[in-house]
Amino acid sequence: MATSQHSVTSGLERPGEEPDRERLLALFERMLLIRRMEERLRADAAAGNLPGAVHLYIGQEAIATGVCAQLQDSDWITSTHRGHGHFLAKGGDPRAMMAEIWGKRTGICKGMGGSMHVADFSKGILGANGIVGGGFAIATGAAFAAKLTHEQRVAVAFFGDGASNQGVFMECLNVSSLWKLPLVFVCEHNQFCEFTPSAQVTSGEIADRARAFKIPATVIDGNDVAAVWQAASEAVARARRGEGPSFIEARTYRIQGHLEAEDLFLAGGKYRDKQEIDAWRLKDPLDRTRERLVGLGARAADLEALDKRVGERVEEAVKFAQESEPADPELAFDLMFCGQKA
Ligand SMILES: Cc1ncc(C[n+]2csc(CCOP(=O)(O)OP(=O)(O)O)c2C)c(N)n1
Repeated sequence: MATSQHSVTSGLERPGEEPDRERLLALFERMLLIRRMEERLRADAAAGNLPGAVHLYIGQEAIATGVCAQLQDSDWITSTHRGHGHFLAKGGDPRAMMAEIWGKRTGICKGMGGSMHVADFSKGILGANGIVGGGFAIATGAAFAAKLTHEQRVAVAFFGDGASNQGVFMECLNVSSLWKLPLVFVCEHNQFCEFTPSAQVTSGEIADRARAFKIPATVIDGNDVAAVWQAASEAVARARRGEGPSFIEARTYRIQGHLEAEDLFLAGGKYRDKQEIDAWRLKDPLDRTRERLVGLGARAADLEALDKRVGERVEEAVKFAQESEPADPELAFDLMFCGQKA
């Protein structure tokens, strides 16, 4: 079984400042949006309403939210097959994302990509990616472009602990450190690689792989949005100062299955205990942020009202998706090449 123990060590030189109440409230709202979107997708996947597979981000919301809150629209991110949270955290439009996942022509990629390919270049979202580890080199290339053009732009590569075993990870650690690229590696260590506990396929500490390339690395509690926001603050600032890449390993837990309907794949087998999932539910990043906000003087009723407003936004996105026209098969061979417009 996967271990839920983790050590928290420092590596970046200065932790960023703590988020104040106003900032924490904004982080909470973004996490709520991701959670409520994912819950609605879970229900629609179960009802058979979605044309493709979905990999949900429930339990990991603090990571995308805390990191992207340190970025501008002109900064870039690359994402994974579990990419809805990254898209929303970086400012992607919930309606266009929902329509994309429903396979509608109003989707952010005209319904041609689906869940694993949500992208919006205008927001610096270079794309979710069905290829595990597929984002490393894209983010490294973006950071290289920023360096060549002397622009103060930063690229962030989000990836899982499973992806850290891909060879391209080492190539990108090497070249980004050598060339001092404005890049932040964010490893979301959620304890699993599909149906295998990561301890069975990953040796040593992932953060040590970055340290071997002289990249400052830190291991943080990925369910603590303030900790993520602080670590990202320093990593992004370091990149903007031209001092090169940083590495953040955010420890978390994948609450949902690897993908919705994973039971069909497992055919009765199982790879983790319910008690383990329940133990991690007690560390829910949203509950923790809500408690913290109340401790800072926020009224529970106001937070509930916020949740309700977010829920309405989600329902509005679903309605938009449902009422949109299906994707146009005639476009299948369009949009394949850079600059080609439908
Ligand atoms: C190159 C490649 N190999 C294998 C797969 C099959 N696959 C899809 S998701 C996944 C697990 C990825 O684990 P991790 O990177 O930890 O991300 P998580 O699912 O935990 O978010 C695998 C092996 C793939 N999509 N691409």
